Amino acid sequence: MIKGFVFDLDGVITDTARFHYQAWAKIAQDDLGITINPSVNEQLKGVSRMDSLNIILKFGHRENDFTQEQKEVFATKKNDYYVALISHMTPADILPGMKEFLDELRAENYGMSLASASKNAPRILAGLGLTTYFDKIVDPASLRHGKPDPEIFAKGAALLNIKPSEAVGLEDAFAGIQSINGAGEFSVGIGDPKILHEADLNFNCTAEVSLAKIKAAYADQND
Ligand code: G16
Ligand code: MG
Repeated sequence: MIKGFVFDLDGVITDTARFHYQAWAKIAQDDLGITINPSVNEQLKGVSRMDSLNIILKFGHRENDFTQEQKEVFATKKNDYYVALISHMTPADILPGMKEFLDELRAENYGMSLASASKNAPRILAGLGLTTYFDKIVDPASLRHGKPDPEIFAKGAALLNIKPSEAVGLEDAFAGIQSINGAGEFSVGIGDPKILHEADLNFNCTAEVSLAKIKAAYADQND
């Protein structure tokens, strides 16, 4: 039986990727002399701050040009700029259908936790007015491995005191679906089914996410 839901944040509840991109594009241009493009941005989704910087440096063939100390300065500068951008977020920035979906889950008393790689997740949930919906938030600083490793989604279920087999994970990134599947949870993909083909169930966009369809697909797989 489904007892709880573990959510990715960026791309599932709200679209922060555009702000990450804006902030990285500025730091890359101003401080690193690298011009990034949307295809680089795709590689940054769900990836930690320092790993994102390393991807950008590699893209610009500058991976050996800076000390760890200098890289920390760039990462902090990016974050300061990013935090300024997300400080304007409001409930209007919740992706279509997700507020209604969260309300439905709350009405049926499901546990809900957040499995985001972002250290800014609590701040973003506050801006969206969704803090009270989430019983637990996985602290990304506590993780040894990022997605696609199962650790983050496994913790998301453990924090709710439920078994992985009782948890549903929601993700928009292929690496996230791999993390959910690796944790032994039921995976729901949101986005292109060709990219998210390993998901147990897929919706093309957040507006299509349906609790009834998730329950039916979960029951099919578990009877
Ligand atoms: C998000 C974004 C990533 C970002 C990461 C860390 O992951 O998709 O692009 O690099 O968080 O964010 P921060 O610098 O705020 O700690 P997710 O897991 O919510 O998709
Ligand atoms: Mg995501």
